[in-house]
Amino acid sequence: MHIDRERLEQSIEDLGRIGATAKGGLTRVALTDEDKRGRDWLVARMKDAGLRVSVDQMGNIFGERPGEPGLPPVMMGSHADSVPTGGKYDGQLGVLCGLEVIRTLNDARTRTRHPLTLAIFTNEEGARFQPAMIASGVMAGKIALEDAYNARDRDGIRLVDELERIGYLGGEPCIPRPLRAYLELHIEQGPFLEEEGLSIGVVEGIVAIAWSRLTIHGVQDHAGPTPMRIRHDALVAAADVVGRVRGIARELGGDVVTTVGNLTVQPNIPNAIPGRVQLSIDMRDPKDATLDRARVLLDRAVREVSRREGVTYELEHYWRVPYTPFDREVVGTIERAAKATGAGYRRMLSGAGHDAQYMAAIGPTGMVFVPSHDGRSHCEEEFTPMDDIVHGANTLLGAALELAGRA
Ligand code: HGY
Ligand code: MN
Ligand code: MN
Repeated sequence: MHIDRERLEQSIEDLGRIGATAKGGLTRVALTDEDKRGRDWLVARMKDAGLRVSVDQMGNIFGERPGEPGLPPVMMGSHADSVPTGGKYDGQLGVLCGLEVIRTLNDARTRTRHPLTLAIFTNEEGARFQPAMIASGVMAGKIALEDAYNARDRDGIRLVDELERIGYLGGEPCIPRPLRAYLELHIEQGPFLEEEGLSIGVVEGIVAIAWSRLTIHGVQDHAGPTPMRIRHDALVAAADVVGRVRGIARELGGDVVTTVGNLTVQPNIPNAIPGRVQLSIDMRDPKDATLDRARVLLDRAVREVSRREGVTYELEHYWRVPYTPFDREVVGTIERAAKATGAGYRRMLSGAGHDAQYMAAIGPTGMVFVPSHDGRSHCEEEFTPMDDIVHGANTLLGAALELAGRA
C-alpha cells in the first residue's frame, strides 16, 4: 500500500496558497484570519475523509477514524501555523501526510484495530504568542490553561480572545488523552539528511530548549546635548548582551546554539537615547546540564553589562523544555517502516522543538523527518523535494499501520 503522490502534492499546493507570500513562502501566523482560513480548509478535508472532527479548549483540532471500541488511538499530528515569511512545509507537511495516510487507508478500505486520530495543534511556532508549542504544552499538563489563555501578542491581544474571534474556542477539555502512539512527520529544518543524500530521518529525541526575555531600563534622553559621560543607554547594553549571547555558544562549544531573534527599542527614533530595550534569548542543547551552564553564563553576562552601563534589568527565564527522548518501540517501528520504503535513512536528533516534545509526556511518541533543501527553514526558501516527501509519507503509513494493527 502506498500513498497517492499527486493527491498529496495537490494538497500541499492548495493549503500552501492560504497565506502564501509573493516569494513562494507562507505567512499564516497563529489565530490570524489566514490561520482561520487554513483551519477551515483542513476541517473540510478531514470531513471529506470521513473523520469525526472536534475542537478542544486550546483550539486543537482532532479528526477521528474509528477502530475497535475501547482501544486508544494512534495519533498523527503537527501544526498549521507558520512563522512570518516562513515556508509551506514546516508543520503543514505533517498534517497533510497524516491526512494522506487516512485517505490511502480509506481508498484501500482498510480498517485498523486501534482508531486513528489526526491532530492539528494551535500556535506551535510561538511566533505570536509565547511560548512555542503552547497548546500541546497545555494538553500535556506542562502549561496552565489560564496562563495560555492570557498570553498576549505584541498588540496586547489575548490568545483566548483570538481563539474565540476565529471560532476555534472549542469545548473539549485540553487534557491528556489515552494514546497507543503519537507520530509526527516534519521537515528536518537542518542540513544533515540532504548532505548525506538521505530521504528519511528516524528521530530519536529533541534537544532541550530554554527561552528568556530580557528587559533593560536605561535613561531616555536627548541624543544631542547629553554628554557621553552621563549616558545610560539601554541599546548599548542590549548590543553588548547580544554579543555575549553569541559568546556563550563559542565558550561552551559542542551542539549548543544561542539566538537573539527579537529586539524592540523605545522610543526607537534617531535623536533619543534608548530608555528601554526588550530582547529574546533562545538557547538549546541536547544536554540539560549544558543548558543549565549556559543560563549561568547568561545571568553573569547581563549582570556585568548592566553594571558597566549603569542600567537596570529584568531577566525572565520563562520557558524550559528538557531533552526529550522518544519511545524505543515507536522509533524501532519507524525505522522498520523507513527501511521498507527502500529509501536512505538515518537515526538523528531534532534541533527544533515540536508538539511531539510535549506529546512524549502523554504517550509513546516518535517522529519522521524529511530533508530541508540547503537545511533552510523559517524562511521563504524552505523546500523539500516531492520524492522525499513521498518516502516520508509512506514511512508514516507503514509505522501507523504497524502500531494500529489491521482489523
Ligand atoms: O522553535 C522551534 O524549534 C519550533 O519551530 N517551534
Ligand atoms: Mn514546526
Ligand atoms: Mn517552526
